[in-house]
Amino acid sequence: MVTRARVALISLICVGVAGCDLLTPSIVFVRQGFETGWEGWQQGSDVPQDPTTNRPVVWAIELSAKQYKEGYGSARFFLDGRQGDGTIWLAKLLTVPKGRPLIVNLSFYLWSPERSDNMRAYVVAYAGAIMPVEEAEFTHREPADKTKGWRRYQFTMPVADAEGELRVALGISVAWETILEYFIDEIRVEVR
Ligand SMILES: [Ca+2]
Repeated sequence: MVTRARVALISLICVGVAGCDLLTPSIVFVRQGFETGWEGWQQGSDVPQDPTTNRPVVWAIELSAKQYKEGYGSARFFLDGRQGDGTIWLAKLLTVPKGRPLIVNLSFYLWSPERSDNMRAYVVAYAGAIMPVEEAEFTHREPADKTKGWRRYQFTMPVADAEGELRVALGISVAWETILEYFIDEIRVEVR
């Protein structure tokens, strides 16, 4: 009980302190480079209707060799954002200990076709006990066009208790009425 209490205490302290992750050993470590398939990553979307077709706007998440940060493949994210709204993502279920708070460190590389001061899209992230279904659940976000080419994004997300099943997700979200194409590679998830 002493050990468990200590881990819980360190986790609570770590919520607001960058860098103290090193005090707690990683309990889950996942890498995804999109060289051999999806490896359990599932696609999700929350997109508007296209008024010209009365169907959801066109989007796709697919394995691609067009761009890659490492290896020879990545995940291509395509989203018709011309309705000014929409979020698409990849999510993975991770088995984690029950009954204690978690710190989820998620990092990945995003390839953007341009550096832009206009807000075209956000990079978004999520960690929680249930699978995300709505754009509003992606409360962690950063502008997607900070750099032309590859740029690393990192999110630290505390989760109170995932009750043994943690869902981690990442993707892109429309911020401007335009067609979006990005690539994501070298995802790393560490849970402490
Ligand atoms: Ca790769």
